[in-house]
Amino acid sequence: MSFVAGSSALRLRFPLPFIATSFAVLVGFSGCERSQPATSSPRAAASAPVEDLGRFTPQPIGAGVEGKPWISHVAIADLDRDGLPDVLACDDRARAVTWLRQVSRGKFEESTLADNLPAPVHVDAVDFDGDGDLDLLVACMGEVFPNNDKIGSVIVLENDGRQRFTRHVLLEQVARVTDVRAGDFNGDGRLDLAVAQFGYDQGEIRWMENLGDWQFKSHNLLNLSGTINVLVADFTGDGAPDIVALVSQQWEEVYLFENDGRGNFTNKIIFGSTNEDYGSSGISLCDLNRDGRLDVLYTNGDGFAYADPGQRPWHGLQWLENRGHGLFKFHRIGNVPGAYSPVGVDLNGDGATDIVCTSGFNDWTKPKAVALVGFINDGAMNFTPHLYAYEPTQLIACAAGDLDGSGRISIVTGGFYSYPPFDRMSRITLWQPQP
Ligand SMILES: [Ca+2]
Ligand SMILES: [Ca+2]
Ligand SMILES: [Ca+2]
Ligand SMILES: [Ca+2]
Repeated sequence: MSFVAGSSALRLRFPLPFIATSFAVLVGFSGCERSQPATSSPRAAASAPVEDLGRFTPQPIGAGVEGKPWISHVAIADLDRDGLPDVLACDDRARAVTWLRQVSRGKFEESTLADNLPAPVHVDAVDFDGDGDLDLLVACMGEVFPNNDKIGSVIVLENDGRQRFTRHVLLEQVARVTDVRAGDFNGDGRLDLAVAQFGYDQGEIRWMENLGDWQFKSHNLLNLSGTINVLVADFTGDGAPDIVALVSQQWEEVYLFENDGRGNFTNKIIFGSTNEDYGSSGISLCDLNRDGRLDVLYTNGDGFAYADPGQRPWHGLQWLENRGHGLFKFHRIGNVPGAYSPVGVDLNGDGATDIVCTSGFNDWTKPKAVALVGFINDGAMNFTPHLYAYEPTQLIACAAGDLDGSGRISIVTGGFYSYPPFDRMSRITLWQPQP
């Protein structure tokens, strides 16, 4: 999921004083039409949080903590296709993408796949060239903290089939890149790329048409700074991959770029907040209500955007329900101070999809500031928060999946330490479910 301290880290705007009513004036958009502002109080989780500390047992994996770790992204993929899912991570201290190979159930060995990368903040494993092995799409910001220079890049690490990688720099010297995902947008059989460029005041969203032989042609989609994530999926049900993007800098908005199947996109806002300090921190894909349409999970908790970094009372988790035909409905799920990295998974195995997320920016001087939280779905989209852990702190990266073949979900988190207190630190942590 996604990051980003980067994201956060990187914004620089002019924080406005919080207006007490801002929560109540979240504006939901339905298609192009602005719906009635929600004037009632925010529908945070109705249920009281359940302290559930024994549910997952944390265990550091890979290299240990040295200094202040900066893990901006983790992902789960069976990179060597040996049947055991592995973990991929962006380590911004090491300027590297690393591979934590699961050598036997629950045991991981870490190795560097590529170093000297300029602030890698997102890695996605996909067979980009169609030869049967997993290649890696890497988004590089150039510099994680605010910077307006054209230092971003898009790098593809091409797998030779034995997990040795050739580096292809597909785009460089552009506004800082926060996310890159693949999709065949023009239907010619070659995977193209959707690219999020956070920038600073010159960010943009583009797609890069794959011309073959590692040649690409860029097509601009939107000139706005602050894009954190792009998601690629057929959101509208016509068979062509669309793009959803989260933009956070000047405005806090989620865009749908609807593809006509030939790479022509029409965009519209599917959610916008009137709170300029909403703190958008990430989106991910999930069919939460299992109706066959992919929905968008969404956290706001970027505490770095403020003059005084930290949590805010309106931080939390929500989902944008895909109602079809490009229409989305906003639902608040619950409050999470400093919320980051929402992941939709069935945490308790009852057939309903739950959500796990982390906190990157809580009040860590308090012993019971939550760091990892699950929202358990009763099957009717009512969620009860389960507090899984108060430490390690400052987790902005999260992934989850069945890592051991048991059918039960494990969680992986990454720590990114950008402000004090610098204690209870972690680098990469595996959270295994207890029986
Ligand atoms: Ca493997
Ligand atoms: Ca490949
Ligand atoms: Ca194509
Ligand atoms: Ca759905």
